[in-house]
Amino acid sequence: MADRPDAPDRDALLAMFEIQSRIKLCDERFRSLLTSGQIQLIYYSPRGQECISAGYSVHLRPDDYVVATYRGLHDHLAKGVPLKELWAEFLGRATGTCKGKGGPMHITHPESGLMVTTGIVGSGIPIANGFALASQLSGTDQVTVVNFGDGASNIGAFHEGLNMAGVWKLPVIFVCQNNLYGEHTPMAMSTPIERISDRAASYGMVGVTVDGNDPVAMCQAAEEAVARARAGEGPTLIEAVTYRFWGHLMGDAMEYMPKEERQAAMDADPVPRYRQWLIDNGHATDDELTALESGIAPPSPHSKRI
Ligand SMILES: Cc1ncc(C[n+]2csc(CCOP(=O)(O)OP(=O)(O)O)c2C)c(N)n1
Ligand SMILES: [Mg+2]
Repeated sequence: MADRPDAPDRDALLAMFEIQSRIKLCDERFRSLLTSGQIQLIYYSPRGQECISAGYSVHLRPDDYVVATYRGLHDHLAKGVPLKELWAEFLGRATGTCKGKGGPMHITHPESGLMVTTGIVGSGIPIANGFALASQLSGTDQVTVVNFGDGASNIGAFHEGLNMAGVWKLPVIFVCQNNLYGEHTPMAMSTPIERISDRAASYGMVGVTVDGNDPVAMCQAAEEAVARARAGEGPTLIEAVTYRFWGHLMGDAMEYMPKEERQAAMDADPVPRYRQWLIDNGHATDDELTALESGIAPPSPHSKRI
């Protein structure tokens, strides 16, 4: 793939790679421990969607806010929730981010700006408006990013939340991670329009659709949205089109996902594809990327320190 003259600087390119690699490795470790029966928890893999969180997070400061969903491991890691505490919370340990009382669907770590993770579809949107309103009233230039799925864009809270954010010009970025399915339902069976970003027009905000498997495109869309929010010019809806490799949750038989469709998505795995692009275009050497990858080591669930 050709180089992109408009790509962000090398630091940002490598930061995105590092984040994507951490998510991929952590997800792989979780899935292997689950399938071998060493741990038991409900797990919604974000594998395939990691470019989205890598792309927006490089524009965020530690004091910016992020709201995530149950399919949130990528968003948690990208916002900098410490790996050990995150891992411990997933496993229900007292050393977890919420002392093990919240579990994987309720990761909260205000110290790193990961404010809320919810299992109720769409419910993060009005909560994000609350964070954004607090920043607006306090006169800070903090921004709030709220992540949700394509299915959530059919929930009342999405429409009420975007309307209010549009009226009050809240510094919030609505990131719809459109992975083409809501639970077992393909998007076309639940949503009568093709582009979820078109919904932004009803609420007086900018709406864009980006390739959510392209970290550079995601990074650029997020840069504009973050600048708009920080300047007090209101919210943005970013629809990032992507694919979830492992169905709705671990154990899903995935019969409703055409085999060829899933295979094609996995063949175009955005993480190794981006790795190759960085090398081909001289942004990093294979050795440099290998060194970055080997610096990422998810802890063992059997470690006494967790
Ligand atoms: C209000 C509400 N309705 C239904 C559910 C059951 N449910 C859990 S996940 C899900 C699908 C949501 O799909 P989407 O928003 O596209 O997110 P994805 O899982 O694809 O990331 C549904 C219907 C729920 N948790 N909350
Ligand atoms: Mg979905």
